[in-house]
Amino acid sequence: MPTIEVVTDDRHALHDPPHEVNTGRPVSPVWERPARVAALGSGLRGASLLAPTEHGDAPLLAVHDAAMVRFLADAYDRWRASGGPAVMIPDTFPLARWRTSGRRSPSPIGNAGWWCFDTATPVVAGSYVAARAAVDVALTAADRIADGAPLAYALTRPPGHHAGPSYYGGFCLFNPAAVAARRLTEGGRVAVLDVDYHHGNGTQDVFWADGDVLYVSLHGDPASAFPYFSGFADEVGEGRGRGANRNLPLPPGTGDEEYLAACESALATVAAWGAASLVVSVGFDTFADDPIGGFELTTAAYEQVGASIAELGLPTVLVQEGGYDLGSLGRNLASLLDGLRPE
Ligand code: OKP
Ligand code: ZN
Repeated sequence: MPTIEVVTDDRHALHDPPHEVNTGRPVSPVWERPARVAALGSGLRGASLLAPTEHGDAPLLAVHDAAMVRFLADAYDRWRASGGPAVMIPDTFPLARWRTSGRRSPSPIGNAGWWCFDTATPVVAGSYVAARAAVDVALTAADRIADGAPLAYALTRPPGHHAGPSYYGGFCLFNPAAVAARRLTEGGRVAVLDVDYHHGNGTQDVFWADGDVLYVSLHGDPASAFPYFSGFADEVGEGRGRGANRNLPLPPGTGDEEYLAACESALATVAAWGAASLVVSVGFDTFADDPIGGFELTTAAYEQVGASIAELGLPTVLVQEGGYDLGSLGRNLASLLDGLRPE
């Protein structure tokens, strides 16, 4: 039975915003909070934990615009120095027409909306360090795969799949799964399977015109689910990436049977891709009790998903994304891992 290598880092807890704004309402505590990591960790049943190694800027800059990384490095300090309140949440977002002018605001308060696309992604003093640590955690898990391990799990937060080449949002600052996937292309083609409830618009955009990385996602139909503007079935990629993007939007209320059928279809696409390795963006916000997801999955479904992934026989990096019902995260992760490591 393949052992799992788990990588995690306590610096995730430095990202601990007191509130966010969701559908125009202040939400406190935030959904994406430090306690998620301990809740997930309870599903690991004592697997030993590895600390990440530092990978520096290069792999991060292979995914994200250098100006966005520089922005996030000191945006909070600049926001505060300009009189911004304790939580950085932009309130003004540039229209496409303003964006093409390339004109950013000289005001650190006004400019925050240049890089961010929603009000649900609060930034506080420790957010940048936490988000950088999450990238190192995913890269260290990818290193284990590159060194021959069959399975590694990056127990990270904040999540990443909504963060794109030059934007952040959707609780995500940087995109650890995308950084790991791009790094793994050094060893051949890579497939990214995204089973978080939400469409990973950021990962899709990173690999949109990339012929080396397949992105396949199962998610709540953007006709009613965040991120609303991305995740439709007709989004197939462009240029060298044309045909290397597949979205499977599913209706509200989707249960195990419909979900697992769609998952088989997604995995057939992955199998046909001829990948040397697989990155899975793992979310448990598909669970019936999740407070923000719209599906009705049971704990047993994750074991089936794990077993189907295992059948691909690919070296696999799991990168944690969402899942907000603290009481079920541990057992749902344990179920997924049971499927991945049959006894
Ligand atoms: C992050 B991940 C609905 C607002 C939803 C953001 C959700 C981010 C989910 N009006 N806000 O994919 O789990
Ligand atoms: Zn999600």
